[in-house]
Amino acid sequence: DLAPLRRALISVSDKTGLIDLGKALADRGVELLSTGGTAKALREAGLAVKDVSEVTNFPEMMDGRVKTLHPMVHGGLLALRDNGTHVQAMQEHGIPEIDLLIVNLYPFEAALARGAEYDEMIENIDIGGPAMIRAAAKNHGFVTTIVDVEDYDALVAELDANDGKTGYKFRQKMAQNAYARTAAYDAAVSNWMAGAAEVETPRRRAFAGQLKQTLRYGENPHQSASFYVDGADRPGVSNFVQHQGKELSYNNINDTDAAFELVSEFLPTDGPACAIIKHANPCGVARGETLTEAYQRAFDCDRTSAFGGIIALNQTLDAATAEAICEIFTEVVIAPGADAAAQEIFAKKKNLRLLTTPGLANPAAASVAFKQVSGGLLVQDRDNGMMSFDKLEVVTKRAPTQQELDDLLFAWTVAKHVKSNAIIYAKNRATVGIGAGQMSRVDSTRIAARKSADMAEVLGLAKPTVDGSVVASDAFFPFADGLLTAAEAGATAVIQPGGSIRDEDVIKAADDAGLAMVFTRQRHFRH
Ligand code: 93A
Repeated sequence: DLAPLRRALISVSDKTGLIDLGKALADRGVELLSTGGTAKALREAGLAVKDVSEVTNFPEMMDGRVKTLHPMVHGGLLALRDNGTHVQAMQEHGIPEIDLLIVNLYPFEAALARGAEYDEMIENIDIGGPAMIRAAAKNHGFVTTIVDVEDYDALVAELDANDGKTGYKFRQKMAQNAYARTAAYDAAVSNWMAGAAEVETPRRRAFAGQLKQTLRYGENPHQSASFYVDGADRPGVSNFVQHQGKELSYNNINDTDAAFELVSEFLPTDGPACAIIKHANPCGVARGETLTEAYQRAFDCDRTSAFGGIIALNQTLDAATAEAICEIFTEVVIAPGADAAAQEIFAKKKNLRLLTTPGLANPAAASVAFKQVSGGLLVQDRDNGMMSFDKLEVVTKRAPTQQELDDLLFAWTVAKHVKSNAIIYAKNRATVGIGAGQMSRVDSTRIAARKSADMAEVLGLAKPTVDGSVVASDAFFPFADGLLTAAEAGATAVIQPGGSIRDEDVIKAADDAGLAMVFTRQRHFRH
């Protein structure tokens, strides 16, 4: 059993909560030891503080690069209190025991977020802080390490519950958190440097995350799960406000991410858009004159699958759209805002989760995407490939009409967000049939057409909605069969990357069937 805490070293860049904590410690008889800025702040609040430079007998030097890097500090953090030689060494050199370390690091991540210059980034790399954190955490048998402002209250509560001491479990938990913090810090430094120094294929990569939420379970109830975020401040599933409804599940977060990333492709300045997601694939995507119309048209693509789906909107949710959404059961609605009237309507649906974000995601933004495989990670650039009319290559005798072109680009944008093999039929800026995740492209083509026929029946239409539509394929048609299946179903124009060794056959088949076809020369596999 340890003695009550006697000495704390506090060295913090973020001074939030510092004074309250300093007072709480002083009140409990803990001597405070601090670095320059921290000592100054504590002193100004009327607290007694000893300067680290007084202990080290060295001034802080080299613009603060060397302040705590000294045996008088590290000896006091690392000495095993129950080891005779360690204790003797402390006595011999007059090293003060440090029982508690409170450090938060130079704000490297904040400098990164505001796009600071290279030299400023370098100066924001903390050396002494992580060294002390790692030393104190190693010695958690005796020393308590606090690296997060949010743990200050827990520390004081721990001291009060244990007569001014900390329990081993507490120190161990804080040590685990401390090593995750230094790892995340160095990950941020290394990833910044990979970009700044244009290191191609870095030999080592570090990833780190911060717990946002523990989840009830994972994809299935027998899997435990939690949600970690990388701290980047961007609109999306890592950064939203939940207004109502139960806690999000693992699958909800995954699907909401898919929905929001897809709807973010559609600029609000080009009008409202809606995406409905089930099992990470869209079952309906549409634009409309109004948001309600966009929702209704997305819903009409596949009303059966939309039940219990996740809805993403590219504009502030309004009352009329909220009313329309309330007609069936929906798990989550995410939008860059929801007006008061819409929120009031949703309030009656207790189970519906409403999330609002500070804007839309940027589909063109570059970032790194990774996927876990057994024993490692696959790392790639995020698929931020964007398509525009000027990049399309007409390969058939007939060029698409303006209307077809518009729908082709719409269908292509949706295809980017559908699991391969992806086939999307679209008409008037709405999907009318989606075939996802099949091992054969022909099967995706057939499934999408069949779903469209099923919906025509539900909607009481004379012809399947796919009749007179356009079709997008996320990768090239390796044979003419898939393309001909789409033509038979009623598609009149095709968008696909091209690049098959049989492109000539496929183009000829398209010409024979009177189709217009464009190549994008860009593929959108998604697995
Ligand atoms: O430049 S450092 O890497 N060199 C050090 O020896 C050192 N010791 C603590 N930065 C160092 N620190 C950091 O100073 C702490 O991690 C903390 O973020 C900051 C607190 O400085 P001040 O008390 O002067 O505001």
